Amino acid sequence: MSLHYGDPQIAIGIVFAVLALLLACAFVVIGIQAGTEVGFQRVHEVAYWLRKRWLALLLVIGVLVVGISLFDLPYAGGGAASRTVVKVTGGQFFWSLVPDSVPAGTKVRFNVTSIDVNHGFGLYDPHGHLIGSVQAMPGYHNLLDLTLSEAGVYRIRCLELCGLNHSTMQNTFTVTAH
Ligand SMILES: [Cu+2]
Repeated sequence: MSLHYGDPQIAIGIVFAVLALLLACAFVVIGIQAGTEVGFQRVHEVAYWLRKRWLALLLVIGVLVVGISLFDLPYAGGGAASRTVVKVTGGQFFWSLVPDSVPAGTKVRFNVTSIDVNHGFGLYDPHGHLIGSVQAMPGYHNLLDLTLSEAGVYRIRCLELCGLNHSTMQNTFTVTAH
């Protein structure tokens, strides 16, 4: 695997490097101050000052992260009328998809079930990245909503150990260019 510009791995690496540097700085500051006496009243004041702001910061981060990510969750949240339903059936050891092809840009609702045991429906984009996953369970129909904007051959793999030939349980789903 090679890293390239814009790869999320690089962003994660930079964030961790910055956090590690900040932590190292904190240890240095603590080390320098180790010998000096600080009164309890002063420690108490500073700690409470920090604690209120820390809480406020966590609240802001929490609201932002939930607010931004909630709307991108791929699990079905209404709007069935505007979606193309793909019926997905898992079984030992195959995936059946009807239809098995849609035009690029289609809003798809995968309606996933199983005829025997639990399977894991995992959908990989043409670059091999996992873009959605939902359990395939006998007697249940689980829904996965995705907009497939990129043309190419998508791959389905079983993500739940379901028997001897689990590893061979694959199929493809084609997104055609306009
Ligand atoms: Cu399986």
